Amino acid sequence: MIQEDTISAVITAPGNAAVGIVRIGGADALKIADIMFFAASGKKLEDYPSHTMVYGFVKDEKGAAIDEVLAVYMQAPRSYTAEDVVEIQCHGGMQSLRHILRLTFLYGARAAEPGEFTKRAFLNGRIDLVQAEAVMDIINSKSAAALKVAVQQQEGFLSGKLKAIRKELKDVIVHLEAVIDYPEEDIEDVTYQEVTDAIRNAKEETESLLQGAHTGKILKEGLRTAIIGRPNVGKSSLLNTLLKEDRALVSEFEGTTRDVIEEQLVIGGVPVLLADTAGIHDTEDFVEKLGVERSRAFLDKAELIMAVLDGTQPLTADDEAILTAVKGKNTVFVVNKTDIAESVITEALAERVPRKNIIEISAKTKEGVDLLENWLQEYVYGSNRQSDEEIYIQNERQINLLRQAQESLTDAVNAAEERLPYDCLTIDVDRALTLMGEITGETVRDEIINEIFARFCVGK
Ligand SMILES: Nc1nc2c(ncn2[C@@H]2O[C@H](COP(=O)(O)OP(=O)(O)OP(=O)(O)O)[C@@H](O)[C@H]2O)c(=O)[nH]1
Ligand SMILES: [Mg+2]
Repeated sequence: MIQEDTISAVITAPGNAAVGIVRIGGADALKIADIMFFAASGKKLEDYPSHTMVYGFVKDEKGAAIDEVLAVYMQAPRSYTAEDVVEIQCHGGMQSLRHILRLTFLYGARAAEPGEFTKRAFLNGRIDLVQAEAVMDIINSKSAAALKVAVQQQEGFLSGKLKAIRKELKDVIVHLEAVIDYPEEDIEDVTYQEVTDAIRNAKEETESLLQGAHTGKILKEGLRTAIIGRPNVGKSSLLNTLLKEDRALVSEFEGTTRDVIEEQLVIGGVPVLLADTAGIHDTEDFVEKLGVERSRAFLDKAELIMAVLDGTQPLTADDEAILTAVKGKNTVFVVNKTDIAESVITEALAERVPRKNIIEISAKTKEGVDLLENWLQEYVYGSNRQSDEEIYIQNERQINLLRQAQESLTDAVNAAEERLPYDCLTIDVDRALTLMGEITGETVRDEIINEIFARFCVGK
């Protein structure tokens, strides 16, 4: 499905850099390059074997040299888009790049739209939609773990898994249709059992993929976490300790932090959006009151709460109010200041909340911070911590489609268990198949494809 137009764009980031790259893709890429590129050897680019780096100059329409460059021709289908591609590496200043780009337009290329190169790779069947979306995730990765997931997706881990599930479901449909077309009473029972097992199996595999989605989303977007507690328990000290930087003011006075301080950091490999908040308590001070309101708002919108308590003092009424406020939320209870004395509240606390969610630390000496890191890793990865085989879907579109597919499969399993007519089953299984096909792009509509690629940057 080779596209007609030849397109070009600067594919490196704007700004001054040692090297910048202009990519030309499409049927006329080589022809256009050979008008403007002059190899030092005197030969044409087309005289060299594909994928050879050639040294030379780009000259403008009057024959004036624009820049000293390296050019490489990548013959279809062994290129990013699976079409003919030429890339010209020049010096990374905007002037040189702009001139070279202008010449490509002059000789017949048009400006590539955002994501158009990757879209062509998809339309030409070199990659599927999951892999195309992974390209963007690789570029936007916020942590090493998120990058690893994106690269796995690019390599086709998820696509392979989905393909296997879809194959299973296609077999079910073929099986069902055969029975609908040629009903033979005596094979009914066997068929029902086989079909039900196959659908249930596909449903379970889908569920296990969805379990990884929670991890995937955190790795991609960061775990939204709020440090909450009454004044002076050491919330800001904890933020500073985790950040390894004196970011927030710390003092022995209550109400030091009045506004929310948000920081992005990686704790034990987990990207976290961490908010230090004002101590929650009853106060008459107007500004402090506003701060407390903000803290409560963050408490509501965070996925995870780090509830900090002062381990050297018995639980106070303010602590109690916080324990009530975090009920039903994912919370790790951080008992602080263990360097001063052994905690006097851990036992009492353990009667109210699971012991495994209580971590004793000293924000001052950093003792116990490793336990908090371990807790976070366990929270994010569950028991299958950072296993290489695990698939963590991190794309919202893919997760939504997979959820719907899983619902259809649940309907199908129920229909099979109730021994509803075969066509009822077929409808549900078919829907699940279509939804999964939308993830990889096999059954997706053009508008959706356009929408996905429009979110890419120019040059990708
Ligand atoms: N010994 C000891 N002192 C600590 C520890 N953590 C905090 N502190 C002290 O406790 C006091 C309060 O610490 P902050 O971090 O400002 O407490 P906060 O919870 O942010 O307080 P507000 O912002 O007022 O709500 C300061 O004097 C800190 O030095 C700790 O682990 N050990
Ligand atoms: Mg503070």
